[in-house]
Amino acid sequence: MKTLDVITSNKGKYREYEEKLSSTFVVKMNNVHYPEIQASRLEDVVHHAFEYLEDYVPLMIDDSGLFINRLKGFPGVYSAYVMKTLGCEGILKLMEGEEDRKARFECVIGLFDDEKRLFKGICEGRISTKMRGDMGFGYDPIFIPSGYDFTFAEMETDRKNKISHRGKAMKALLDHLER
Ligand code: ITT
Repeated sequence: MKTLDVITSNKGKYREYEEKLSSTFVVKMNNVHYPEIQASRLEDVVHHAFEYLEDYVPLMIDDSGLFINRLKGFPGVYSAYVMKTLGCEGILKLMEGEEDRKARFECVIGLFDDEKRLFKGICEGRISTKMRGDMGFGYDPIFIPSGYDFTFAEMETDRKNKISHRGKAMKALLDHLER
């Protein structure tokens, strides 16, 4: 079975990769640091990161973000910094009293093998009014995917993977590799 490194420092992300891909690959977590440029698109962050990772090929990297309509897409590409500073509580505070709670998660997976390719997944949903659930990671306790009444943090990993931004991007990656 082929081994693919997932370059990430985020164990929550890695769990999701393992759940979905481990029947096709040996998925290994590698938390080697790479510079993340402050670009306005996730795709640009991933393309830039490739330049620093040649020694670890074949690999995948993942850049993701939460985009909130009422906040004009914030925290978006700043999601990691905002998680460390404001956290879920800070986002709920910014959204206090807001009726338009629409939001989406985006995930861009960069595959660096004999070629470099990007796969994108989007999951629409809304911001809850309070934190709920203790599964998942990051913004999961405040994100309710469209068509559901519970947050990502109230879902098991396999269930989240079936509908999430990352699950969709991984599906596109698998479809590509099986072609
Ligand atoms: P790496 O860059 O090392 O992979 P990171 O945690 O910095 O890890 P990102 O920049 O892609 O990853 O993520 C931006 C933030 O969004 C970060 O705080 C994540 O925890 C959060 N996040 C990403 N995907 C998420 C998901 O599926 N559910 C909840 N939060 C998520």
